[in-house]
Amino acid sequence: MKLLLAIVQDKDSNLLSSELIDANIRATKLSTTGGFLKSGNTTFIVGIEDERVPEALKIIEETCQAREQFMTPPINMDATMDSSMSYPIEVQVGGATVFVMPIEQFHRF
Ligand code: 2BA
Repeated sequence: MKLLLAIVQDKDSNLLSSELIDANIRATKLSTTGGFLKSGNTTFIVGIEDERVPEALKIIEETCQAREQFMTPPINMDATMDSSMSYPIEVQVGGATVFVMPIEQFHRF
């Protein structure tokens, strides 16, 4: 058995939930925050049998899109309190960041 941790954009989370339910793949959704953009994203926790991991990864890959997002870096102030202008930079986010981990034991009581 494996544990998938899939970090996806909020915009893709409802569709991904539906696709996982349709495929009879159980998941838990967590509201999370990206460390870089400091904006919300969604993390899916999926416990799944080894042989179904490729199926789950395919659903995640096909459902989650990469998008361009702009972020404004914080204004830099030096010791003289002079500030330098900061301009928005464009970053590509997603489709999905997925970790696949072994599970030692799985219980449903
Ligand atoms: P954020 O940390 O908010 O990052 C959003 C996007 O900003 C990233 O997209 C990446 O394109 C860019 N980015 C992140 N850190 C950067 C840096 N130091 N310099 C320049 N650009 C940077 P993704 O790579 O698709 O990541 C989407 C979200 O997945 C991340 O949101 C974070 O919540 C999570 N994530 C990505 N890699 C991770 C990792 N190794 N460990 C834990 N979470 C991760």
